[in-house]
Amino acid sequence: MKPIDLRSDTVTRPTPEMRAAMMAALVGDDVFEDDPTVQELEAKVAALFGKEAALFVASGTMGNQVCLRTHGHHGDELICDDEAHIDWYEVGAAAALSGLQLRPVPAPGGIPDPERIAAAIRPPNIHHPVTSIITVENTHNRAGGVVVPLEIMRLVAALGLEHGIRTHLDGARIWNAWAATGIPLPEWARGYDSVSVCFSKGLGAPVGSAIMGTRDFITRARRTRKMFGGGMRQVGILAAACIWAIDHQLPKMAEDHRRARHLAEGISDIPGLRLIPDPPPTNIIVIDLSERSVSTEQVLDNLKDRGVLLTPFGVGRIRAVTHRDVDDEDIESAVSALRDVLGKR
Ligand code: TLP
Repeated sequence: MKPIDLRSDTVTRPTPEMRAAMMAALVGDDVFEDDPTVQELEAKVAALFGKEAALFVASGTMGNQVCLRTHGHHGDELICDDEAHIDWYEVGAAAALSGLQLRPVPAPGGIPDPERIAAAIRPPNIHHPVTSIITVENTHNRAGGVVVPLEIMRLVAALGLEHGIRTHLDGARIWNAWAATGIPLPEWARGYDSVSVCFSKGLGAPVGSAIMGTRDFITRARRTRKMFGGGMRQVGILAAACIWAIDHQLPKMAEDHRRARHLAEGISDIPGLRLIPDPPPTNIIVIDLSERSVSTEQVLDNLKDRGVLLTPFGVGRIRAVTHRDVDDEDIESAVSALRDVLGKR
C-alpha cells in the first residue's frame, strides 16, 4: 500500500500532464542563455512578482545562497530570525560559501520584530562586522507555515532602505502566503532586493527554484550561480515542469490549506497535544508533544507502521505537510492513525 506521505510538500511526483510538458519542451544551452523554455519561465516569474528579472536555480537552498553571496562580502554580517531555514537547514552555507556571519534574532511565532532587527544592526565601529543583509522567511517553516503580515514585511524592507542594507525574502512558500490572504504576489516582493521562490514544494514540480531582483542583480547572480556549480545546460526540460506547475497548481493551493485545517481539527482533542499555531494558517502542521512523556521517534515509527509518514521537527515536535499528492481520504486515514497512536495518554 502506498504510504500517506506528509513528510514535506517536496515529496510530490510529476503528473502525466507535467511530464508531457517536459517532453515537449524546447531546449538549448542555458549557460549560453540559449534555452527558450528557461527564458520563458524567468520572464514569467519576474512578471508574476513585478521584478525586473529572474534566474532559474536548482533548489531553494541554492537560490538563497546565490542571493546572499551576490549581496554580501566575506566577514559581513547577515541578520535572520533564529528559526530561519537559512540558519537551520542550509548546512552552514552562508558561512561556508560566502564567509557571512549569521546574527539570528528572535522572531516570536515566526514574525520578525523590526525593533529587534533595528537593534541588531551594527553601528559603524572599527571592531564590528558590517551588517549587509537582512533576510525574512515567508511563509515561515519552523513556525508552522505562518504568514508574516505584509505590514511587517514593509517595516523590515524600510529598515533595509534606511540603513543601506540589502533585504532578501526567502519565499520558498510565498505562494502559500498569497493563497492564504489573497494579497497579490508583487506586494510580498515589494521593497526586497532579492526574492527566492520554490517550484518543488506546494507547486509540485520535481526540481527548481527562482531568484528575482533588478536586472543588474540578476546579471551578477548569474555569475554567482556559475561559481556555485549551478550553470545548467538543456534545463528547459525542468523549467517546463515549473511553468506547468505555476499555470495548473498555483490556483489550487488553497486546497492544501483546507486539508491542513481538516487534519488539525481531527486531532485537536487528543490530550496533551498542541498545534503550533492552532489552527494551521497554511499547509504546515507542527504538532508539539512535549507535554506527553512520549518519544517522538517512537510516535513516528508507530505512525509509519500504520502507513503515515511525518518528520521530526525539533525537541518534542513532529511535522505534517499537506500537498497535491494527498487527498481528503488520505487526510481521514492520517487522522485515524494519529488518533490510534496518540489518542491515549
Ligand atoms: N525546506 C525543506 C527542508 O529543508 C526542511 C522542507 O521539507 O520544508 N526555504 C524554506 C523556507 C524551506 O522550507 C526550504 C526547504 C528551503 C528554503 C530550501 O529548499 P530546497 O530543499 O529546495 O533546497
